[in-house]
Amino acid sequence: MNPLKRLGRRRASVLSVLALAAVVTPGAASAAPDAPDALRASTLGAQAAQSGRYFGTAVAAGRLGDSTYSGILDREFNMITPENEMKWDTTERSRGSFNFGPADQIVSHAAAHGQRMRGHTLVWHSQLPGWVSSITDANTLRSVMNNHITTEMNHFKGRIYAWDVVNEAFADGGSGQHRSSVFQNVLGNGFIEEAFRTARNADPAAKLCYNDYNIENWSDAKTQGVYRMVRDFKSRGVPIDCVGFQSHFGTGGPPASFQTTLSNFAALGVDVQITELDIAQASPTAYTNTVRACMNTARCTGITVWGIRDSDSWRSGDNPLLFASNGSKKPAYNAALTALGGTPAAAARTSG
Ligand code: 9MR
Repeated sequence: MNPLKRLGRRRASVLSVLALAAVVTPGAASAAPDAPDALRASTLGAQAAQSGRYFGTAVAAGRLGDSTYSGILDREFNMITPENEMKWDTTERSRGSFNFGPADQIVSHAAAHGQRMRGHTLVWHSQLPGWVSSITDANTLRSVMNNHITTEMNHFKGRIYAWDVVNEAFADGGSGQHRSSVFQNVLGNGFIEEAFRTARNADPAAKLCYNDYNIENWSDAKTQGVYRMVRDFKSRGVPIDCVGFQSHFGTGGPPASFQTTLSNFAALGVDVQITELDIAQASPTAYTNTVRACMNTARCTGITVWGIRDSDSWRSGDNPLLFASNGSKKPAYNAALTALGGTPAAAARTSG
């Protein structure tokens, strides 16, 4: 069920109870539900929407036929990121020959269930076909990259809320510089800017994000490198609208500075999003801290977890997600819902 519709009915019924109480039993307002209760929804997506945010998940097209999986997806989530289906090795396995079938399946599902989409990802050194990584001529690679961006964005035009235009372009460790990749090595530092300019031309209505991991701790060289790039882009008018913090965390959850990092990036004039959240062992406290960091940042527009059940996760051995492999809600689910402003108690009252 669409969580927004569900919420709409609940709000309507709360309001009508309040109205009835006012007309029929004046002075008996204390018997009516508390007003703030009307703002408490019973699902992640509906509760995030109360503050203008979304709550999303990565989806694998091959799992949509699993009714436990799609049941949770459509009840809880109002944003979808294809886990692999929009990556280069699926969409353009050989030069100029595009395959959008698996991604189209996910986009159709989202459209049918009132969910929005994040597009992931256009330019990435990984899951890149060999024919791209073996290009050595700059003019060839530039035209191949721009054609890939333009063709993929055109195909999905109007159906993608935000694109991860460039993914994971910065190096791990202390350099704060771009990582080595065919794009970096053949096109030089300017490839990221070129990708964003091409993306803006292809679909001016989509938000354009830079997405990376290990950029959550403010003092890390990698975080600082990405921050300097975004500051430079904003100062020179290079089109960038958002930064995605993947947030693949260990057992301790986010670093203490995570909220500082989010708000410092937001202060540059971009939206920030948590784009691939999972936390080893899914401690409720670690999920609470992560969700709170977003809720406390006005321009943190939403949170996406990287999969639905533990068994769906790329790191399933860590049990890092909000739903157990049998589909039941884990303690981390209640923690996340509560941190969004909902209550598990409200969930019990509305879903029986
Ligand atoms: O979850 C994805 C997994 O199914 C793929 O095998 C893997 C291949 O690299 O990519 C995983 O998703 C990655 C995402 O696209 C980018 N950030 C890191 C994610 C986890 O590896």
